[in-house]
Amino acid sequence: MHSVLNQEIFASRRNKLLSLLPNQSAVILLSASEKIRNRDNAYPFRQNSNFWYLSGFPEDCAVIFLSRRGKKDFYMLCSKPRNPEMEIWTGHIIGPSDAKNLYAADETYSIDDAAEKIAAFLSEAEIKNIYTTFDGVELASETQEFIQAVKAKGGAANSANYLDIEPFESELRLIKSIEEQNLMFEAGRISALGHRAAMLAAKPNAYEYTVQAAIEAEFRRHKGCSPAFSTIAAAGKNACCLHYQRNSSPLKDGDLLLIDAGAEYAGYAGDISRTFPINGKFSRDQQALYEVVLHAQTEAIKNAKIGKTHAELHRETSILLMQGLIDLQIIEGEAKELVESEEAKKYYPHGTGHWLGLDTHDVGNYKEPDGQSRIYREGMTLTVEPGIYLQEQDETIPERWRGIGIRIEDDIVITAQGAEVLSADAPKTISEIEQLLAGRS
Ligand SMILES: [Mn+2]
Repeated sequence: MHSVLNQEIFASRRNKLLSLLPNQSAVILLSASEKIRNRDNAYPFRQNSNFWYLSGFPEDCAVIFLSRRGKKDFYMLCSKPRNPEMEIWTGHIIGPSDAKNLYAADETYSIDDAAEKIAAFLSEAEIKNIYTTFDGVELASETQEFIQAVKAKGGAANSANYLDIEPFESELRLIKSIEEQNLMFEAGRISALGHRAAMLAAKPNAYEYTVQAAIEAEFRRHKGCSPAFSTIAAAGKNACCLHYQRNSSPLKDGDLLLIDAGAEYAGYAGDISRTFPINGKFSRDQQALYEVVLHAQTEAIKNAKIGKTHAELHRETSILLMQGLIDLQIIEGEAKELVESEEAKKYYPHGTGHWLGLDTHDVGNYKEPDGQSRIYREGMTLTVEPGIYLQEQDETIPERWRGIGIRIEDDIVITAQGAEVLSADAPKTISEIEQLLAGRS
């Protein structure tokens, strides 16, 4: 994860966050920690999104501390000290001295001195509220350990209230600035290139993992991107399992392949799903069902406008999907009733979309403060991903439809002019898909 945003942007985020908090407040946030996979082998490091949003600082073993001195913002960044011997193994460590200029901190210290320096500030400024990371009602475990160390130094840390930063920071993260939207367009563009590569790699007798390899290689080829989440390549009935990740089945002539994958660029996730015929041509039934999902998806994108609520978009989309199933005589009933009775969930068990940003399932409350469903506002970014899943063992539907799963997912930003699609380069209509597949070697 590298930052392509300048330090003024991070400073203005810190300023906005502090302005939401009462006087005599402070914020303490820990970086992500290195996670061991097995023995001496760690997973690739991914910075904590809340920490990243406020600092752009890329290392583990770091703490940020925000507060105010009088009316002036104060930012302390504590990180690993330089260690030339260790750096032979781990690579360059930024160190507190360089971090001060590079990350526009007022004060920087070694992580070893963090508890002492923070404890001193808390007492001197008579801090009453400390906003930090919770896991449910308790402090998150590593945070708890660090807070204990601060308390052990004595002073205000022992009398302060500890509160969850999440509601405040997630409100800020929910609305994306133009700079963030540009990064998300790039994540969408690279994700779409990956889906094109996946379509070209999917052929009868190849495997789901062949396609996974192609899409992830394409991500890597563009600015070194990694998958934002575990790639789903689900052929035939595997597509009816929503979080299928085995990706080990052969691709059969006549089946559809569902791919749900996205690239992470500069920390921002793309999240695209496409479903297409392995042999290059939709059968008549596949085409009919695909058109139902596509119609619901394009309508949802059209209707995802400022003022619309998240719940209403889902309701309308669910009704369109059920009407499509009724029209194809796959199910019987009345579309609205199926949605209201939640019977629709049997065929459409997930939501129509989720917030998208630094996290694939990004932060942000799905409800307004009054408890109503969230109203879309300019700068919100989300996925639009209706799907239909007809389970293989479902004896209530005609046999020829069983074992088909179709999902179509794009990423959008809500603008004053309506939804703008971030992932438009991935072929989506039947003719676009069949045309690309016809060009396979
Ligand atoms: Mn998604």
